[in-house]
Amino acid sequence: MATAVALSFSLSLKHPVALGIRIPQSPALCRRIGPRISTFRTFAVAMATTPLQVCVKASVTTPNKLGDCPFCQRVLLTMEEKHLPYDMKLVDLSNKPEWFLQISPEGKVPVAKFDENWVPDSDVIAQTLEEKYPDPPLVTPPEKASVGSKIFSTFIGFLKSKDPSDGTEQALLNELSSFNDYIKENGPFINGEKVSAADLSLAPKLYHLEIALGHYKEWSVPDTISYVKSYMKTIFSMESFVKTRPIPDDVIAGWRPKVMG
Ligand SMILES: N[C@@H](CCC(=O)N[C@@H](CS)C(=O)NCC(=O)O)C(=O)O
Repeated sequence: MATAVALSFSLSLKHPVALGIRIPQSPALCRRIGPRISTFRTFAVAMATTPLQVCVKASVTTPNKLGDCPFCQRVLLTMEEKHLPYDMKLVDLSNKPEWFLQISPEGKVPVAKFDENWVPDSDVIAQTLEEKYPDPPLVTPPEKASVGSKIFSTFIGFLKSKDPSDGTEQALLNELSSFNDYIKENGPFINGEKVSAADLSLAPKLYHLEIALGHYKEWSVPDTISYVKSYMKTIFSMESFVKTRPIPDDVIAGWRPKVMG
């Protein structure tokens, strides 16, 4: 009979991480803990994890505050949802320090450290987090992974547009409407009942959309696109989102060059 032996180490942890470790049978161990133990057993070990290091954009409006990079928020959301401890290094992107350029030669955030290597790009970081810390799983099935993925580029097109009749607003409305239909059928999240990686990528972009279009164009998602509105409301109020979101002033400041340019 398979018996799971749970060893609970009570360390002084802020964020214990449960790891399932499989070990081969040891006759001595079997004799000590009992005859009912089978060939392999899972030891659920709550153990300390050193905080992950992640470089993110610093606020341009408020000292020592997280800035407005949606790719950084995506990575932080993934760490939060996986209950991983992390240390944020805030980087002033308008005056990139030398130590940052050493670890991120392209000068982009986010970058996260895994096994002594600094890894750039939120796609790669999110994938690495999933592989290294599979529990809880946040995988979005491949056939759903690109749902809503054109919303961000159409939002930027509309935000930058100076000609109200150039079709950029309609292009955004089309993308939002098709996402609305998808969520109505398959929601409340992209992969159904539970939040997954695709939501954690899309939600920070929708947050930027809401703030930037509200500010620069006095525009908001129409009430008729109601499933998207509730999707946004739900994700924006998640504890992980509230903890990792930038302040609206930073989002507004971040988009200003694109709007003015
Ligand atoms: N594809 C990258 C995009 C990262 C990116 O564009 N980050 C911006 C901030 S939101 C950046 O670091 N910009 C600095 C620069 O280009 O100088 C990802 O997903 O991580």
